[in-house]
Amino acid sequence: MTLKQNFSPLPCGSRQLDLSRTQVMGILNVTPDSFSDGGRFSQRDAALRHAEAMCRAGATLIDIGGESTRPGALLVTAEQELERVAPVVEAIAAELDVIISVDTSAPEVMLEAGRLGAGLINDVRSLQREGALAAAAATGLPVCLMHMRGEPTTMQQNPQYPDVVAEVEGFLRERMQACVAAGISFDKLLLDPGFGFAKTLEHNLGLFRHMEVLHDLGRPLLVGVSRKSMIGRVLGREVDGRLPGSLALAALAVTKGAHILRVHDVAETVDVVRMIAAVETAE
Ligand code: 7PM
Repeated sequence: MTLKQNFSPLPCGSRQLDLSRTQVMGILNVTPDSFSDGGRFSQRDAALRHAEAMCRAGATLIDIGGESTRPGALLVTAEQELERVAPVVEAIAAELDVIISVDTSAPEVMLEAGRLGAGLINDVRSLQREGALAAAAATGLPVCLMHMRGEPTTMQQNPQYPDVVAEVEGFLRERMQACVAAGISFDKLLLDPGFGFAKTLEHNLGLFRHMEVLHDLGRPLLVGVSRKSMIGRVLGREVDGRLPGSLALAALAVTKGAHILRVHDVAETVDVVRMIAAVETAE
């Protein structure tokens, strides 16, 4: 069973996430050292304007991150993260009709963001930090679990798996069980293969090719490959030249049944999704 499944709308706080068609999640970095945005949106108003533009371009989710998970990045404290993220969550919740996803591993940030109007917790550490399972459960929000081994600072130091697809599937299965045991219902979980996290180029490409296997886990899939180094490595492009590669992978992810695409270039990706939908709904 590796076909895309149809899921009913997922309650995300005050909004519903339609999972019958592929949704586009726009990336909003509020870190001072975000590699693609150069920290330009670190100020609240600039962040709000960027979020608004992504909504107008068709994003139904905005993923707000205050911790750079770039390979080798420094860890930030929950206080620093909250300082960056909280005002932006608050502003977007007040101004825009969009589901706010908060890209965090910190229990304090999960709780406060939930209180301020976030609709989804996106944790690249899959709630493995002390207190994260309980905090996520307390918010009542859906959670995206992502595959990674180790920490962003060290994860690219010679990652090895006998079978990367089996590794990711096994890891996600274990984290799903931990969530259910902590009182987070199975129906609130989203799953992400974690492209670029503790993986070689070969791991990333093989995992992408066989992504459909992860539908067996029974939950919607989120895919984040936008501007990532796997594209840079294959095409020999710097970050600002990775849009065509990102769109190629977006189109492939849609045909492989991905439910949510996490991207920087929302307008272009929405066109990809709409064009595929036009063909797939034709007589
Ligand atoms: C520097 C390098 C900054 C890499 C940011 C990144 C994902 C994510 C990120 C993903 C989910 C990026 C990454 N990637 N959350 N957060 N899935 N769920 O390229 O693939 O945006 S951070």
